[in-house]
Amino acid sequence: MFTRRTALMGAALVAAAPFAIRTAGAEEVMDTSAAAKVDLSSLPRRKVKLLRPPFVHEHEQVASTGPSIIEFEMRIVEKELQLDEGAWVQAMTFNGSVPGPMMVVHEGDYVELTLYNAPENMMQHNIDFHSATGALGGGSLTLVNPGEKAVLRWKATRPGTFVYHCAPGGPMIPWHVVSGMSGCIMVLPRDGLKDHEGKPVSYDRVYYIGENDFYIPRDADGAYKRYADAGEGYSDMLEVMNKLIPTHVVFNGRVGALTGEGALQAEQGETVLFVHSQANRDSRPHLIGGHGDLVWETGKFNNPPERDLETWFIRGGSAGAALYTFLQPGVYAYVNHNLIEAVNLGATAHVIVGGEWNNDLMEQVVAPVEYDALHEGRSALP
Ligand SMILES: [Cu+2]
Repeated sequence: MFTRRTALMGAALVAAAPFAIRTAGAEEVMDTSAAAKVDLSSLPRRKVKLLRPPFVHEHEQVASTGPSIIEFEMRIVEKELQLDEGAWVQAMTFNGSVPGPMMVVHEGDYVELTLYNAPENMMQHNIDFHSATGALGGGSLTLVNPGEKAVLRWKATRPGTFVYHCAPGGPMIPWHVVSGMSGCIMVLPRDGLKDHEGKPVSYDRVYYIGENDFYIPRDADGAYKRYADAGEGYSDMLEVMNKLIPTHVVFNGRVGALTGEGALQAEQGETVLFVHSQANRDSRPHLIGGHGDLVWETGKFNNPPERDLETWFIRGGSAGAALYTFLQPGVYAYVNHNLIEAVNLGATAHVIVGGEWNNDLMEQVVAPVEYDALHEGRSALP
């Protein structure tokens, strides 16, 4: 019987679909079938449906039960996405969104992910969880061809926010990542988050901001090129990628995804946790007009948070978390404070905060008005 798998592995198709067929190297596929079995049958199981970022599925901040097996499902979807006016990418996605959905579990829980590679896809994919231990973060045990699924279970032993991404081997790794294949998981301490003094803190809302850099090729006239599928655009994109100058740096998959209709919402007095991931490149989140009250810049909750930050640093390949209580109403811009990336390349979000203006914190004492240049303002200069 000529199965889909043998078809995909068949030499005849190699030329037609080189990306689906590439045989992973020995280090990329592991056989762990002989390992001793573990018996987790006594653990409770819970199924969680993932949400589209910036939203995060409902979860407890302080775990009310002991360790559990948390079941997630993700479907890999290859599809064209519009990054901006006149700019498209043949994206590779976890669950159809860039970034992929954020998962939340508690330390000591087991993450059990069923990963589906949809049959209409062209390529092999997998998932490397930075929060997991061994087998390339699970990448070696989840390499799935189109039409295949794999189930991976791993124990969340380290609390923090962590990136996950596709890593199917060799040059496919950066290409899949800059085509959108990354997301984030938050492993909360069982007793919740703690401030710098070890006192419990909680959040009223959590938003997941996934930042992605894209490298879209241009034609001779400078217009962005559009391709029939990812494979067709690969060599052109590789040329742009290797120069390390992104054409787009965006939050949640496109310019303007988190502004206008997509703006984040909060109320004065609410505490918001912003989780920010970047799987490939450094970033420097900054909330204009606000701060990071408590910031786990590296995202790892066993380290005390930093306080009162103006800007924090997200190393490429990591996710960080910042907690802020909004004190004033208004529109806050949440940006990558490389302002070229924020304004010209797309990395800007808005947070719309409702409430009453506090003149003690800030007051417009005189609204802009013309002044008498002959008599006023002379004392300003030394
Ligand atoms: Cu992939």
